[in-house]
Amino acid sequence: MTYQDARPATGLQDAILRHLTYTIGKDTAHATLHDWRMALSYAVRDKIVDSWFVSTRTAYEAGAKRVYYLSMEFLIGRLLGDALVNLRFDAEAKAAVEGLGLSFDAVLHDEPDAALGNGGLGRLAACFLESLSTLACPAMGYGIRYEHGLFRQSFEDGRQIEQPETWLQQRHAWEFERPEAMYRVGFGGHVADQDDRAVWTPAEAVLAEAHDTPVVGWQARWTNTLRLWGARAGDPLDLKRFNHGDYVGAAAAEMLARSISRVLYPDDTTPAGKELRLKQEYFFTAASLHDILRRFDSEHGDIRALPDKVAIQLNDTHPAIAGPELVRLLHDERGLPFDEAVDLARRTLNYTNHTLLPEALEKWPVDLMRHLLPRHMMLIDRIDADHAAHFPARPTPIVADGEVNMGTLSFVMANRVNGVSALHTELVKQTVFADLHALHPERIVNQTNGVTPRRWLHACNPRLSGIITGAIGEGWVGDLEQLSGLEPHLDDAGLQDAIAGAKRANKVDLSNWVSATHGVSLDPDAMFDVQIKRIHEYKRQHLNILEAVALWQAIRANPNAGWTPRVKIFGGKAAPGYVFAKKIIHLINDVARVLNADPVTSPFLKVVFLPNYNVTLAERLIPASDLSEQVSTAGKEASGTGNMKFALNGALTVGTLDGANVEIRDHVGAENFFLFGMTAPEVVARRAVPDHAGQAIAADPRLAAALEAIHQGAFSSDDPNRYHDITGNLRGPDYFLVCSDFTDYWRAQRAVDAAYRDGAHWTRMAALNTARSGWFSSDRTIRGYMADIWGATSLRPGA
Ligand code: 26W
Repeated sequence: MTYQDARPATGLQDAILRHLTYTIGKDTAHATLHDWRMALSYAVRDKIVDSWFVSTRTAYEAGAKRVYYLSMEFLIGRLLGDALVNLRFDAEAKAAVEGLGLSFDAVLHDEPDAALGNGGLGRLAACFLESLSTLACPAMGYGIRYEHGLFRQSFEDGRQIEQPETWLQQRHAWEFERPEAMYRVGFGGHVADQDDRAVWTPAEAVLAEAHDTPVVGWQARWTNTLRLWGARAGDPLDLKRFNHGDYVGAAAAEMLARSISRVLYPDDTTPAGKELRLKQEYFFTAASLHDILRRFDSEHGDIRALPDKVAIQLNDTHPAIAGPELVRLLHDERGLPFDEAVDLARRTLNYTNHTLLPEALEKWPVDLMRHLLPRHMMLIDRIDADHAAHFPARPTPIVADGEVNMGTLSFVMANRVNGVSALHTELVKQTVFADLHALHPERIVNQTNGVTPRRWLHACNPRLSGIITGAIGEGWVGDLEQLSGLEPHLDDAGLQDAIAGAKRANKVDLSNWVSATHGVSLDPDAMFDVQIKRIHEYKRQHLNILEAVALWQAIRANPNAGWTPRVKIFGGKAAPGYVFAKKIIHLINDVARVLNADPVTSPFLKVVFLPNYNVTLAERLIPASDLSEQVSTAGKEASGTGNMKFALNGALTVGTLDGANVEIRDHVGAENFFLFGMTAPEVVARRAVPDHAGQAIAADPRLAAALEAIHQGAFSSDDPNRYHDITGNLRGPDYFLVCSDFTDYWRAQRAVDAAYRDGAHWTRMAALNTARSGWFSSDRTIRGYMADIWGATSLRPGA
C-alpha cells in the first residue's frame, strides 16, 4: 500500500498521520492497511471522547436516573463506519483516506466484526445502545468481553465447519481499559451464620476487569458507555510452581479464571447447561451490580432511593441471578431487612423475554446452583417462599423438580416484564407466564422491537438514503417516522426510477462481490430472494429449500412457461450441537450444487449459501434484497428484527402472521405484503390433527414430488440416504408444520413472481414498505422502555 500525498492535507488527514506516526509508530512508506485503519480509528475516536466526557459529566451533574442494560450478548459488528456516520464525518473521512491514496472501502473492511452475540437478542442490544445515546438517555450496557466471539463458519463439501473467532488477535481500536474498575467475584464455598447475618465465604474468586467502549449517538450529541468485563486471576502466576518447573501449573489459576470470559456460547435456543455458562452469567452480573451500586453511592446517599435513580433491564433470563445478587448486596452486605431488600430490588429490575421455545428457558439444577452460589440458592428459596406466602392459592414455584426456573425467578423479581412484539407479548401472557400473569396482571407490557436506522439504512444503503434525503430532507435519520413524508412523492416517476435504480446498483455491487469472493455469478435482474438468520427448525429454512426443489422440478417440466428469474440467497449459522440444523445447511448446499449446474433451470433459478453470516454480511445483503423470507411457524418467532431491516430497505416480505411480521403488515399495508400460512391458533389446532403432514403431502403432488426427490438422493448421489432424517421428520412428526404450510407458501411465491414481473408495481410496493416502516426504529422502542418501564428521561431537550 504506497502512500502518495497528492492533495492538500485536511484536519482529519493530519490526525490520521499523527496517529500513524505516534500511536502506531509507523511511517507512511511501511504502513499496512491495518496500520492505516487503526490510525483512522484513533483519529475518529479522539472526536468521540469529547462528546463522551460531556455526556458523562452532564449525567453526573443532572443526578439523572440511569438505565443499565445487562446482556450476555452485544452483536456490535464493525464500529468505524458507524462512528463516522454518527459523527457526520463519513464524507470527510472518505476524502481524507482517498487523499492519502488509499481505498476507503478497503480500510473500512479491514476491521473485524465484534461478534459478541448469537443473533437477534445480541443485535437488539447493540441497536438499543445506539438509540439510548441518540436519545441522550444516560445509560450503560454491561456484558462480557469474550476473547472469542461467535465461531467462524465455513463449508467443507457443504457441511458447516466451525473455527474459533479471533477479533482480539489485533488491538481493538474502540476500547479503553479501566483497571480502576476491578471487582472480585466469588464462587462456591460456604455460608455461615454470624450474629444472625449470613456470611458467604467463597472457595474461589476471579477478578472482573472493565473495558469501556464509547457508544456515540446520531450527530454525536451524546455518548454512553458499553462496559465489558474480562476475567483474570487474582494472582496470575504461581511462582513457587514455576520455580519447580511446573510451568502449566504455575499459570493454571490464570487460565482457569480467563476461561470465564474466553468464549461466547454459540447456542441461541438450547442452553448448554454447563457450569461455565452459569459462572459467566454470575460473573458479569455480579461485577455489574457492584459497579452500579458503587456509582450510586458516589452520587446518592440513601440506598432506599435506588429504584428512583437506577433502572436495570435484564436481557432475557441470562442475567436473572441479578435478583438474588442484589438482595444479597442489600440484605447481607448493607443490612437492610430481607423484605425491604426484595422490594427495592424488585422496583429496580425489569426483564425482557425473547423466546417462547420451552427448550430455550433456562433451568439450573438446584445442586449446581447450591454448589456454585450457595448463598444465592438460600435467597432464591426464601424469595420463592415469600412469593408463595403472598399467593398461597396459586403456587408458581421458582424451584421445582430439583431445578431453578430462571424465567419464574426473573418474573417474580421484576417490576415490569415485556415481550418483544404484540403477538409475542399476548402469547407470553397466555402460555409461559399465564399463572404469573394472573397473579400480577399489570406486570407484563409489550415493547415491539426496533432497529437503528443509522446502521440499517443510512450507513448500509447510501444510495437509497441519498434519494430519501433528496425528497424529504435528512430529519428521518433521527426521526424515522418522517419517512411517511415520502408517500406523497411516490407518484412522481423520477423518484420511483431512482429507487429502482438504487436497488439495481446495490444488486450489481452484491453480484460483483459474490462472484469475486465465492465464484458464483448472479444475474442482477433476477429477483434476489433472501433468508438470513440463525438456522433453526422453527425458522423453516427447510420449507424455503423445499419450495426451491419444487420450483426446479416445475421449471424442468415446462422451461418455457415464462418463469421469473430468481436467486435464493441463504445465510446463517447453526449451533454446533444442533445436528438437524446442520443437516439443513448441508441440504441447501447440496441442492444449490445440483440446481446451479442445471443448464435448463439455472437461468431461472439459482441457490447460494453464503458462509459466515454476520452483521457485516447483513449490511451488504439487505440493501440488495428484493424479497425477505420471514416464514417461521406462527407463534414461534418472538419478533424478528431482520424483517424490519428488509422492509426499511425496500424488500417485500413473504411471511407468516408471526412475531413482528403482524405489525409490519399492519404498517405497510396488506397489499404490500405476501402473507401465507396458518395463524398461531391454527398451528396449535393443526398440530392436533393426526398425520397432518401425511394429509398435506397427499393433497399436494408438488410437495410429494419435492420430498421424494430429496429422499431418493437427487441432491446427494454420493450418499442417497443422506436426508432420510429430514424427509422422515417432515413426513412424520413435522412439528413445525412445513408440509401443512407448503401449498399456501407455493401460492404466495407464485404471487411474488407475478408481482415482480411488473417492475413499476413492485417498485411502488417496495417504496411503500420503506415509507411506512419508520415505526420500526429502535428509537421508538427505547422511548417506549423509557416511558413505560424505566421512568428515564432524555438529557437533551427535544430528543
Ligand atoms: C441459553 C441459550 C439461549 C441463548 C439465546 C437461549 C435463547 C437465546 C435468545 C433469547 C434467542 C434470541 O436471540 N431470540 C430472539 O430475540 C430477538 C430479539 O428480541 C427476536 O427478535 C427473535 O424473534 C428471537 O428469536
